[in-house]
Amino acid sequence: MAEIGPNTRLRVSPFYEATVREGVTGFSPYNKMLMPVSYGHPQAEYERLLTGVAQWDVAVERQVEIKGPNAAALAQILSVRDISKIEFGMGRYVPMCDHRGVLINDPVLLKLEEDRYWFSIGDNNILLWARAIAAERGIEAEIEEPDVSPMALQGPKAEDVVASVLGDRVRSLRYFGFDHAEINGIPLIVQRSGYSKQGGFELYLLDGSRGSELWDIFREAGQPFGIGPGNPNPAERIESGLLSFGGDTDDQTTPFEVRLGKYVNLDLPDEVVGIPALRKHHAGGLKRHLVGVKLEDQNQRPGHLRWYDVEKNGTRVGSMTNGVWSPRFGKTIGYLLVTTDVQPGDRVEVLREDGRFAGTVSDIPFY
Ligand code: THG
Repeated sequence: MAEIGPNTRLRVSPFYEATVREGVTGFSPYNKMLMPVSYGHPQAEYERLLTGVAQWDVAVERQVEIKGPNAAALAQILSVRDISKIEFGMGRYVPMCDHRGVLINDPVLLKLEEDRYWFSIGDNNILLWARAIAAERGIEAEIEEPDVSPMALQGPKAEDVVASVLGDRVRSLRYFGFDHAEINGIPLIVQRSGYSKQGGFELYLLDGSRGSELWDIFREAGQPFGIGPGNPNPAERIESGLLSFGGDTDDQTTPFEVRLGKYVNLDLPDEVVGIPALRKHHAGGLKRHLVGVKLEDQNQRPGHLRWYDVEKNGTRVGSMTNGVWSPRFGKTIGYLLVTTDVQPGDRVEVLREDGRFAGTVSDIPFY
C-alpha cells in the first residue's frame, strides 16, 4: 500500500499523534501540512457538529505574524478590507487579493497589539507573499510564521466544554473576540470562531510540544457532552454557505464573484494590493457568481475530485466547484461558479464522470 505521511517537507501537526489515536482515516495536504479530513464515520461526525461538539485539528491554519512599527500599514496593504477600526482582541474576516484583484486567501486577521497582527490563513503561501510585498514596497517589518496551532471545538455544546476548562469568562467573548488563556501551564489564545455555522471556539496552541496534552484535556472535559473527533465538515459548510478558498475559487476568481464583496472597501488607497483592479472589476459588472445547486441524484457519493462542467439549456455556463451529500436535504448539494444569467430556480445539468445530473439552482446559504 502506498502512503502519504509527514516528512520534513510535509510538516507534522502538534495534534498528529492525538488524531492517529482517535482513528483518523484521511488527510489532505494544506499549507505544507496534513489536515485530517475523516475519521471514518461521516454521519456521526456530522451529527456531533450539529447537535453536540466536535474536536478538530486545524493546525494547518497557520499564522503569518506581522510585527513592528509598520505592522498596521503593511497588514492594510495586504488586505482589501478596511482594518483600521479593528480593536485589540478582535478578529476580522479579511480577503486578500493579488494585483489583478484575484482572491489569494480569506484569512481571519487577529489584532494582538498595536504593532502585532496575525493573518490566520487558508491554503496558500502568504508568508512568501507578505515578505515579497514588504520588500518591494520598502516596508520594514518582522514577518514570521510563529509556533501557533489552532484546534477547534465546534457545535452547540462547544461553549460549555470550553467554559468548563477555561472558565465562564469565555462565554462573554464576541464572534472573533479572543483572549489569552492557560491550562496546566499550556499557553493558549481562545477565540470565538471556527469554520462552521454551529458556533464554537478555536484554541490557538502557543507551544507545539504540548499538542497531545491539550487535545486530551478537552477530550476529557468534553466526555459529558459527547465530544468526538471531526474536521471542517464539507456538508455543513456548504449547507451553511461558507467558502472554501482554493476549493471553490480558481486563478481568476474575484471576491465579488464568491460573495465576499461585502468585505471589500473600494475606497481604500491605491497602494492596497488589488484595490485598483477591484474598482475596475466592480465597474465592469459581475460576469460570474457562486450559487447553490441541489441535484436530483439521490445516491450518496464521496466528495468531488475535480470541478465539473455545468450546462444550462445545452450551453456550458461554468463549473460545479464542490458537491457533497447533504443529510439536511437528503440530496447532493454544492456550489456552481457560473455566468450571472444562471439564477436560483433555473434548471441545470452537471456533467460528472458517472453521468449527467439534473439539478435546480438555489440561493446560498441553503437554509
Ligand atoms: N479558522 C481560523 N483561520 C482560518 C480558518 C479557520 N483561516 C483560513 C480559513 N479558515 C478561512 N475561512 C473562514 C471563512 C469564514 C469564516 C472563518 C474562516 C467565518 N465566516 C463567518 C460567515 O461567513 O458567516 C463570519 C464572517 C463575518 O461576517 O465576519 O467565520 O477556520 N482561525
